[in-house]
Amino acid sequence: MGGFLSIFYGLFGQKERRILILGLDGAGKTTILYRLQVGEVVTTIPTIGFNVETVTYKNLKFQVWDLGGQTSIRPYWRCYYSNTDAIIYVVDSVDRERIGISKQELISMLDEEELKKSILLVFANKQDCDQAMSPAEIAQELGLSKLRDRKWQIFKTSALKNIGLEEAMEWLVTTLQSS
Ligand code: G3D
Ligand code: MG
Repeated sequence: MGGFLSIFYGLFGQKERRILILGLDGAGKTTILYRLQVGEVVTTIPTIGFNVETVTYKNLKFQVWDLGGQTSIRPYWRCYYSNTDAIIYVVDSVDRERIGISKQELISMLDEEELKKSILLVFANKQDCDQAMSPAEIAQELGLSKLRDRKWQIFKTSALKNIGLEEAMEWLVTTLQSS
């Protein structure tokens, strides 16, 4: 375990790399952030009142916050978008009830001008649960096949059991290196 630092090694050039980890509350984002074990997680609460968790290691920066809920704070998220290389979109594969909301939130994010060039990784998380929707089902529910001009990939993950994260990060690094 803990091969993540070596996976990211290829990204440590001059350029800053910024990765957002987004999704509805309870999807598993914070758990994933801690799983990466690339540095200390720092939680800040901007004055407008949403939690942003950040991990920085060398010139690699991960930022996490919850989507859904208050639409009034949405404009403030923009402060965190600029130069985002990749979005890791985390879905609770068990949460059939909110998959539609998750889709809407994803589509709204992808509409943002500043995120037009970001690559997209979707994590079909909580795959250790019996009731989990398959990645194919989730791809369908999110309408991923309809995405245009976007490099994307979906992964089966269990943040709890540390399954699939390494493979996904390898894809991320390879894709960033070639972009
Ligand atoms: P969030 O940061 O997206 O809001 P969290 O989500 O990382 O806080 O996770 C929410 C809950 O889901 C946590 O449980 C966490 O342990 C659990 N969880 C995260 N990933 C997985 C997974 O892959 N499988 C399973 N079964 N559970 C997962 P608690 O009980 O602490 O609320
Ligand atoms: Mg969290």
